[in-house]
Amino acid sequence: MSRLVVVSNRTADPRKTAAGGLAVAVRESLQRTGGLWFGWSGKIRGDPDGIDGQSGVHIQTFGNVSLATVDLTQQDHDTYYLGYANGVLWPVFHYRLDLADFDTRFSAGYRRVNQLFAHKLLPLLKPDDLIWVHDYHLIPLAAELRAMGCGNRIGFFLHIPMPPPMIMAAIPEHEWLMRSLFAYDLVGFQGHVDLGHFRHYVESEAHAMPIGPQRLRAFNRTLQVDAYPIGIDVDEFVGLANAKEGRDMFARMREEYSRRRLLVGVDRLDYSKGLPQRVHAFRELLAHYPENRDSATLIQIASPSRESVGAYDDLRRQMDSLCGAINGDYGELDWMPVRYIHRNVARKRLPGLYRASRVALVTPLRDGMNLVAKEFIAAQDPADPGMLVLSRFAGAAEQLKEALLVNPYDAQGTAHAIQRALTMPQEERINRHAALMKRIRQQDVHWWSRSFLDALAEAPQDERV
Ligand code: GDG
Repeated sequence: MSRLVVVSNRTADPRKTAAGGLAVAVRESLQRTGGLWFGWSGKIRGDPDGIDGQSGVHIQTFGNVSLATVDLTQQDHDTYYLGYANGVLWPVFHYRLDLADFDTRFSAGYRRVNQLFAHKLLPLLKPDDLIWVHDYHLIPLAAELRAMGCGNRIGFFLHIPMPPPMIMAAIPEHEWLMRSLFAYDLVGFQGHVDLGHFRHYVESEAHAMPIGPQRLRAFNRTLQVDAYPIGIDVDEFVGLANAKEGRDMFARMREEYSRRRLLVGVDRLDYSKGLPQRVHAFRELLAHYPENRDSATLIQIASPSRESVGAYDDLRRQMDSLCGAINGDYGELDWMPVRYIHRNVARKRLPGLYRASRVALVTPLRDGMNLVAKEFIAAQDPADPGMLVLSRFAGAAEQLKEALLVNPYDAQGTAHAIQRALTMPQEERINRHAALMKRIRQQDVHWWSRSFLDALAEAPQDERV
């Protein structure tokens, strides 16, 4: 069996409980075959290391898994990570052209760090290693490796949405980015909508020809593509909900809110997650369905994220003001409509919170998948489950059809769906939950990594020059 080499912007200690889908999947796949995880250390160093050779690569070994990391200079961090990855690719791929800053220094830094990663990774590779590259930070990595003669099988998975061609084309380097994807042997997307956008792009901009069910030819290369919706470790999450800490949290929340009905939102504080629109919709609920006053309580956890990017600071101020206004307008001495928590909450506490909630609001304006939607389903009591209100613009909406799907831009429509979720008869909730649970079990995180890696191992390879 080939050794697996995973490359992502950040790595994680494989011995620690992983938070989030990527870290869980990567750890599990790496431990199965043994392997190497390569990425940025998270540290900034003063002087640049030479690009060639192994200087500056830190290697730690944990059983059959090694971690190899490199530091970045301040300039590389500011241009590659803050500038291009999070100031160009993240907003544009989430359809927010208005927030993108197309500064040429950013694209140069992005290219430079991808070259640095390729130079530092290449000497660590063995000829039959299977390489799996993750996410938008590293789109050109395979092209850089190929330029240095790397003939290994290399796959890429995009965790965020693929935008439609007309939006993609606003990035000055769009052709270079999309051409770079053809240096991979397999490119995976979260859903069929994303896959469709990629096909449309290469057909309209690069005259791509389909040469098989999931095979495209363009830029003088052929590429295998498909949708692999990422899942969660359902058993682990059910286990957390039933463990002591999960049960204690559930009991505490139930007692604290015994006279109320709880709604929950858990997100990174990011403009793609639709948080201000969610607060507006909740306000509409209180305005149009007054029976919820003095009762419905929204607990919104918004964990701090990318705080040195300007747009995130604006969002923070907007949320502070919206939550303050709704509490000021509707709050009572013994009831506040919104409990807004701008801090990270321990992962062990989430399942109990989800389980104590009657409704989850997962209403991003655009999202690659959204794992919170799946975590909420997994944490429910099947005999008396809560209901998921889900944005039709989350990747998860392709799979989770039995949730109540909403347009998050439509505050009244979303308020109506929340009301429906709050008043849904138990039998209907049980039936919908059973169908959702079946779906997230069928396509869990283990299915996701196995199916991607099996397809990568079998993808036909182009002759390399
Ligand atoms: C990207 C794509 C795609 C959140 N707040 C806290 C906390 N979380 C955990 C959640 C969940 C994870 O973080 C968030 O996952 P999402 O999928 O919702 O979103 P992104 O971070 O934007 O992830 C996304 C994903 O990649 C995987 O491919 O689904 O579309 O954008 O696990 O529970 N965890 C803890 N405290 C918090 O305050 N412990």
